[in-house]
This record gives sequence, structure tokens and C-alpha cells, in this order.
Amino acid sequence: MNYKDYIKWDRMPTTWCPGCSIGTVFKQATFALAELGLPSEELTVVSGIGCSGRAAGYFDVDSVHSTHGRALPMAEGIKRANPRLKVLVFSGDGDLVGIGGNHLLHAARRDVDLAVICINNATYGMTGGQMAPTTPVGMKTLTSPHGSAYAPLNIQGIVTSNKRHWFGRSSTFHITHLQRTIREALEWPGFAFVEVIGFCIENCGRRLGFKSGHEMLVKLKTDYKPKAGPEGPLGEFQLGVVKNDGQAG
Ligand SMILES: Cc1ncc(C[n+]2csc(CCOP(=O)(O)OP(=O)(O)O)c2C)c(N)n1
Repeated sequence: MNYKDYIKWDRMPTTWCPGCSIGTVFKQATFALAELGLPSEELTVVSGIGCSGRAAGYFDVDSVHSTHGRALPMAEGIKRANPRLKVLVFSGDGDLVGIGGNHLLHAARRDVDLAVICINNATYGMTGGQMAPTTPVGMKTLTSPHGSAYAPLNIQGIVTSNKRHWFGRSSTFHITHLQRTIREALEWPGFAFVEVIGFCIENCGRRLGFKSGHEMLVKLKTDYKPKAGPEGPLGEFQLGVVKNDGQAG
């Protein structure tokens, strides 16, 4: 399979703003799928609502652009009805961790066999850049003009609180790392959650003083580094994978 086989070319160009980080994740996901050689008819993509969620409509496979926050239960239903399918969830942090946060707790707890790509742009991008549960302390958003007063939700902590777990973090700057992390998530037999650190230039970055998506990309390069050294939890700005097959420790 070629990565181009997973894309609905008649729907290009996408709806995403120039400089948006979502297209990078979409493309690296198609690279990862091509690397695995997964036949299109054995794959389903499910999303919730949001800019990230629009990706479901661009994969040339059977897909569901479901309702806000409900990508995980929709995906679980599909997987249970047809366990032979590889089910990929592709959505945003507001969708998967905010509105759909309760579903995340339980899909992870029940170790549902899904690969989840969550683009964390620290905001509700599509609706104008409101504060999300992932917004860092002090970050100005549409609904926190003086900076968020709250600590962001610890997604890694939620996913890895279950004995058997797979959690990966990558960024839209580290594209080779991102592709490898998505491929590993697709290969993991169980609940695999990839937090992709991205950004939203138009509804978030400009308010913070960034002039372009490129400037935001450079900030990711500066701030985030792949974790070197011993296995263990990822620090706030570390990229990598934390996993336990349920046998160890
Ligand atoms: C039940 C419900 N609540 C709120 C909305 C409005 N809404 C649409 S997209 C969105 C934000 C999506 O944010 P996120 O998942 O982070 O994706 P992004 O747009 O940032 O990629 C919201 C709040 C909705 N469509 N349905």
C-alpha cells in the first residue's frame, strides 16, 4: 500500500487553516498505515467533532464523523461488532479529553482494542479557542483572557493508571518520531493512546503573539525532546512511549 491510497483526493484541499498542525498528523498517520500495509477494507476511522475530527472524512476508508465527545464509544461499538477491523480514532483534546473525558477513563480501564490519535492543541480550536482541560496554567485563551488558573489534566496519568496500558506522546515537529509512535499504537493489541502535541495558529496562537504556524512549530522543537535513558513516566516536555503489557511490575 502507498500512503496515497488512504487519502480521499477528491476532498483535497482540506478545511484546515494555512499553518495548522493537523495536516501533518493526518499525513504521518497515512505513512504509518502504509508502512503496516493495512488493507483499506480492514480499517475504520472514527472521530468526534472539531477541526481534528474532520480528518475522519479525509481517509479513504469507511469512517464515522460522530458527535462531540463520543468518538470512543462509537469506535468501541464498531470494534465489538467486527473485531477483525483495526479501529483508529482521530480527534482533538477538547473532544477526547474534555467533552468525552468520561469515555476516555472507561475505554482505557477496559483496555478496548483501539488506536487513538489525540491532537492536543491545548484549546477548543474549531469554536474560537476556548480554554480546554489541557490548557497550561497561565495560557491566555478566549475564555481565560488573564491566563488559565487551572493545572491541565494529566492524560498520561489517566491512561497509565491502568495496569495494562500504552501511552505515547509525540509532536507535529518530530515527524519521524510521530510516524513511528502512530505505527506502534496501531500494532498494540489493546488501548493505545497517542497524545500529539500540536497547535492552533488562528484561534489560539495569534492571541499568544505567534505570527505564523511556523513560529509555533519552532517552539515545539525548542520545548519538546524525545526521552532518552531509562523507561518510566514521561516528563512534561518529553516525547516517547510508556507501556505495560499487564505482565510486568
Ligand atoms: C455537545 C457539543 N458541545 C459543543 C459543541 C461545539 N464544539 C464543536 S467543535 C468544539 C471544539 C473541539 O475542540 P477539539 O476537540 O480540541 O478540536 P480542535 O477543533 O481543537 O481540533 C466544540 C466545543 C458541539 N458540537 N457539540
